Amino acid sequence: MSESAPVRRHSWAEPYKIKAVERIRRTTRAEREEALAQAGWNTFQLRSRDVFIDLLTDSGTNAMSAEQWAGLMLGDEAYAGSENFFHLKQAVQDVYGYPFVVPTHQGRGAEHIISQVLIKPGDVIPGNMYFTTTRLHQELAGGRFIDVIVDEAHDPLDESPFKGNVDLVKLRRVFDEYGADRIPYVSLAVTVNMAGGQPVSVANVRAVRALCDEYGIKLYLDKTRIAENAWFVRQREAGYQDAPVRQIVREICDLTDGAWFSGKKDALVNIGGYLALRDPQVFEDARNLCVVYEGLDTYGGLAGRDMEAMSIGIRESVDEDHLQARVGQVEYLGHALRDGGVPVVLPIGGHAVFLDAARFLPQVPQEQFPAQRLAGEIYLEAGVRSMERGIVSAGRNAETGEHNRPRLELVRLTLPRRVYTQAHMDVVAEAVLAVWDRRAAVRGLAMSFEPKHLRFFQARFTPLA
Ligand code: P70
Repeated sequence: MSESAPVRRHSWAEPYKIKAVERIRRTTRAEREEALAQAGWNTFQLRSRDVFIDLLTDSGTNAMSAEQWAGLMLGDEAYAGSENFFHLKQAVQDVYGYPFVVPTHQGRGAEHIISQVLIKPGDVIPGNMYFTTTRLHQELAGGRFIDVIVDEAHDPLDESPFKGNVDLVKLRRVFDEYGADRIPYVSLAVTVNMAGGQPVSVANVRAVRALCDEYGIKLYLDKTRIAENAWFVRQREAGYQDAPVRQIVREICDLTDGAWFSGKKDALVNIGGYLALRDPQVFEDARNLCVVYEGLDTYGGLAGRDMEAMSIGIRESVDEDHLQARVGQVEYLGHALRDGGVPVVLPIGGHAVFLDAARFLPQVPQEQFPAQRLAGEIYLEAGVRSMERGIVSAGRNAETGEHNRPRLELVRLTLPRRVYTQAHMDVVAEAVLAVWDRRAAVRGLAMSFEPKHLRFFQARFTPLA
């Protein structure tokens, strides 16, 4: 043994090695200019072959494990009663504790069904910040979303540890104004995507539950990124330092009446989702609508193999070594940008680094779509694809037709799970820093085409200069 002090390692590494690789292509600046013009300056409209590092989303872009790939071969492709459905149901019961499961092709399929089952025209649904598809399905069912997230969530510089929390004063005010008759449920998300991937504390979920009980109102959970939320709870919430992530996940779920889930995030698959329910009547109604919109209620628009991969991924999602590497990689990129002076949403979120386009491009007014322009510039710089999360994403007010004007005007650099390396993160940071250096010369965009629903996916823009 050496006489010197023992080496204390504080670093960590990804708890996996790479078995298969996929070639990605570098492009020239001229090629990217052509591609972006073709795409109408909308990164959703780019071809993936023209992208070098794809940080558009963490949704369905994850690398599956060897176990998941092996699981695909166990696909029981029966129209009815597939064995894989029962594996999925078992995984949901084991990890989250909900007795009933309705599979859907992805998260929004579940949002559609739960909204149709629970919401009647004229209802209001309070929630901790809107999410695009969630709110749209609530509106299509005749409801109106009311934001009750804490004020800190709207401030990119506020470093509070739980910026996803519900403001209980705001929630009580909505309860008092509309009453249980017009509030079918509270729509609680963990983590909060549009706030920057910010977590909710267990104490807050418990307080929301208590308030719901006081008024006789249900609590439903968007648990799409619950494992990442639980990881933050373990890091930041008093009393949870030694609690296993799995226990925290379960504790949150136990406080709710049901949940919808996009398996394309936490659960490490390329497609899939479901509703998880406790109320037998809500389950009956949901599985009946499932056969109308998704497929028989033992496959819900998925192949048997997809359900198998998702059931394995659910169990992998709560592995703490995985979560440390996953959230750690997001932090690595976030800190590289912050240290370079780039305005980012703090604290760094669970699934993405969010650039504050309002401070990045203060010369571009919000109605000239600064975040949309910034996403385009980052693509031009190095072939890195990101996503606008600002005024374009916020859409128009369903009643007045005016632009919704979110206080956050952000670009999201979203990390697929288990896909990219630290070297990729360095390239991304360099690209953003290069745009930061030439930011003063960047102008805005004009919208040249606007679709009716979820306009950010298909809108087109032209540069103002
Ligand atoms: C993203 C994806 C999906 C999502 C989510 C939360 C908290 C439900 C869903 C829907 C995909 C996306 C969706 C809309 C706009 C841009 C991108 N989020 N709840 O990239 O699930 O996609 O499976 O239908 O984040 O954040 P699904």
